[in-house]
Amino acid sequence: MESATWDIFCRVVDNYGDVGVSWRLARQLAREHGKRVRLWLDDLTVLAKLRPEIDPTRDLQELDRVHVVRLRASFQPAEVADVVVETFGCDPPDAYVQAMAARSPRPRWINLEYLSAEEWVEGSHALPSPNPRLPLVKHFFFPGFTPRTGGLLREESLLRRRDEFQGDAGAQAAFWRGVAGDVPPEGALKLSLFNYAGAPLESLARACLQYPAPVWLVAPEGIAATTIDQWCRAHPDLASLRCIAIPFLPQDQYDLLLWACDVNFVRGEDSFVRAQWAARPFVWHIYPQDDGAHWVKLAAFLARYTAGLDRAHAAAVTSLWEAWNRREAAPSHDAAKPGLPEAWAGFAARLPALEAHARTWADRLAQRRDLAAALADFVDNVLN
Ligand code: TRH
Repeated sequence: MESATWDIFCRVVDNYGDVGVSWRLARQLAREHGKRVRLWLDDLTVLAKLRPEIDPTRDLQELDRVHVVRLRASFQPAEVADVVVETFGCDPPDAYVQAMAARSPRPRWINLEYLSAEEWVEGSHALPSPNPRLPLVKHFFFPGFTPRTGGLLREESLLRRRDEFQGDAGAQAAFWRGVAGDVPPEGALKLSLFNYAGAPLESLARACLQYPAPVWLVAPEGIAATTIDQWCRAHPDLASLRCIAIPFLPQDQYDLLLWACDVNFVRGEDSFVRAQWAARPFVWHIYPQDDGAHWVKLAAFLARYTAGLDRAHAAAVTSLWEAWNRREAAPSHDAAKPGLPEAWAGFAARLPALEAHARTWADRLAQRRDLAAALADFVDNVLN
């Protein structure tokens, strides 16, 4: 029997994550589940940043067994797939939805939602949503951290490759030489930086001057790289601290950076999940929402993540994450909410235990089925 065809639609809102997540899912369904996958993207330049093999001028190309198709505003009707996935509520073109309704058998229709650790996700996961106009039903599929959610994206070989790399000093040295032209000195603390505007980067750099060993601040091209590069140039006599701006890395190389560093500052959704698979302490710069709803999301994840820690270590993680998500200009008037320098000092002083916790957390998440496998099973065995 010919394997099922899947169409995955993704529209770029801003940043890289929507494409980062959609590409990972498409590749995993094709490579690990043998699905025939088309990934429809309205902006190929973002995917070309993550996968330089992609030619953003081409309307149709194949990579890793995924057919990448440009999603034009003037959508040309195409054969409807057995399974249709819209990511983050991006709505497939109307002409395509009409064709879905006319298709027999009707395709299975999935809306892949954003990741959240909030309680309500479990109650919304896998719920059906009948289309008000057409004889179609869409199902919501929520990533998550608990068994009653769709789980997290995790490629089959990911954790094996991580452990091999983290256990191989030679491979790590080769990686550093490749991206930074140098190898960190023995015992140096390596921090990777990937954040949104407004993160208190300069406070962090200043606070790292107090760390009792050399510190490398490593930032792929972007907001952090520009800021630390300027800051270090303005402070040329920094004996123990190096600011290293590196190129934006291909997506699979970015995993190596997370695996090679001791603390990872990440953001959004996909790098947030990759940092957890790296089994290293990390700090999440959550995508800020005008209504402050991101603080609720941050607290929901922190409650799950720090559950296995004692009060002092949980407070150290919470304080640093909150200070990192409070904009630089907002000094903390609340004694219970230390500023960035104090929060960093408290976190850095507890790194050995936080590293062990990061490993335990990753091992626990790895007990669960990965999102691509859960989605394929849901579509093939629940909706079928
Ligand atoms: O780029 P992001 O900020 O994207 C986010 C998410 O989509 C989020 O859901 C959405 O609400 C917000 O935008 C608007 O962060 P994220 O999710 O971590 O995606 C970054 C991607 O870039 C991820 O796939 C990793 C990849 N990456 C590289 O491939 N190379 C690099 O050097 C770096 C720094 C990142």
